[in-house]
Amino acid sequence: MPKHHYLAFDLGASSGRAILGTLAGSKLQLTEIHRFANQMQRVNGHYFWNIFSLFQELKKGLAICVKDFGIQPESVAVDTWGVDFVQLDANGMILSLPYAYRDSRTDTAMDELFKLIPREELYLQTGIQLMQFNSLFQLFAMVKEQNPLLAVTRQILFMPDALNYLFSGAARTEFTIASTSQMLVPGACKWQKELIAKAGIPIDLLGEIIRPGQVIGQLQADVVAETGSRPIPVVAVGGHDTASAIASVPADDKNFAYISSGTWSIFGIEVSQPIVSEKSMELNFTNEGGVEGTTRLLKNIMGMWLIQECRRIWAREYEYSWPEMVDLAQTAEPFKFVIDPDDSRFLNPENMPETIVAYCQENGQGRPQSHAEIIRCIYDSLALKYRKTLDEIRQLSDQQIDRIYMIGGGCNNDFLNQLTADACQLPVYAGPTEATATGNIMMQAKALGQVASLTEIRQVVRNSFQLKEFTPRKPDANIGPASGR
Ligand code: ADP
Ligand code: LRH
Repeated sequence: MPKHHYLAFDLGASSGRAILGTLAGSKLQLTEIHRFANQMQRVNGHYFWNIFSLFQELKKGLAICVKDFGIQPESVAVDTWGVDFVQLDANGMILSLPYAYRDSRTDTAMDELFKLIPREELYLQTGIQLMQFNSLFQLFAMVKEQNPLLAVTRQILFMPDALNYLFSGAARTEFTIASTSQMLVPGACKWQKELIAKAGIPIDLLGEIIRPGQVIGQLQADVVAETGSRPIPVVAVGGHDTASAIASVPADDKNFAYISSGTWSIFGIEVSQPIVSEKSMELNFTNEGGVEGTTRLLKNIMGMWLIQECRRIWAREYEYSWPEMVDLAQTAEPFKFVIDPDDSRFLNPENMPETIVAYCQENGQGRPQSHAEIIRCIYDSLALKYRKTLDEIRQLSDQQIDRIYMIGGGCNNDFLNQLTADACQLPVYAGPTEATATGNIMMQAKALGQVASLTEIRQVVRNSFQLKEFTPRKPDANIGPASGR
């Protein structure tokens, strides 16, 4: 049986990886080629991504694949986290490092923009969860501060588009990543031009939008020379990591919800049309573009960022592994401390554990005394938030939900998987861990003609990965108060 090889470049906020997908018939095998840490860089009090070192790591991934593994992939594709972008000048040069979305320069941008465009109008015209770091607010903040680079910017490229550009030399804007910017007509490959103009953002900075599944170009000659690869196609997949992740949900029907569990917990369902209403606005749900004409109705929940930041702070004394943190949580009393994970103070605090302790104290719960109590607090609070979000999804859609797929790095956490099953009173199926890379690879396979549809993609995923099932236990004191918070 012929084998087809595709290389996925998947960049999350906490790590990046080059994952090789080998497709033989309807079976996919993943091989991790290269993994590296990713972290925002603080410079002069502001946060940036070092796109050039990320590009370097991705090229290294390709070189390792070709030279060390001896495998020439048929194509490559990039996906990344959402909303951040680079600015290109008239010569096509990247003007500066892109700001990272947790940077504080957008702290007041939403309220400022609501003075020009009422909150309701802004939501109803875009159908996107209002979050201060959405690209629209980032660009508006640049307009407000009269950012000098804006005057010489000729094009905006979102992170995956920018990396695809560095690989291929072709500057294209892919639909799924554009859809999370808060600048598109819901469900359409169309910029919301009037709204963008009202925010003072020059519309000609935003390029024409292409659908996932198209070839953008071939690897540039310098990349070919540096990596030893042949000049293979660079493919536009679901450039937004969650779009790629959801493409690989191993479902064979529509009756499911998903939680893509990584730096963020992305909880939602797949719908055929955006749901943009007074209710979805009140509940602040997003309608992001998916692959193959789908829409992802979902909520961004603060997710493992809370744990990552505790680990980073505690690493000054001791660097926990993830399983150690999960083990520790289980030694603490359940539901003694609960936070709202999405409280804005948790977006980018200097010291996450101290911020969590202060929250608990302010809310009359006392002070968590140990690392175990803080970690337990995070997992309990996420599980409760998941239950609340499920209730909200049910208010927005009558689509039947009879199970939850937990995908991404966080799905390795059996403890939280069980808490989620208990809190939501639904079976949870965990896997695949590298869901985003899987979706990326399978869209490359579709672009190159090896699979024909999303249904087929999901068949391959079901055929290729062992899922772990978590059955909900009967409601009792273990799963916290009866109503969500
Ligand atoms: P992203 O791509 O958004 O940066 P990932 O999908 O790689 O994130 O998920 C990383 C997160 O998954 C970690 O922050 C950690 O909380 C969780 N995780 C990974 N492996 C494990 C494990 N073995 N046990 C518990 N949690 C884990
Ligand atoms: C998750 C994610 C999420 C949001 C956030 C900024 O990695 O893409 O969907 O867009 O990053």
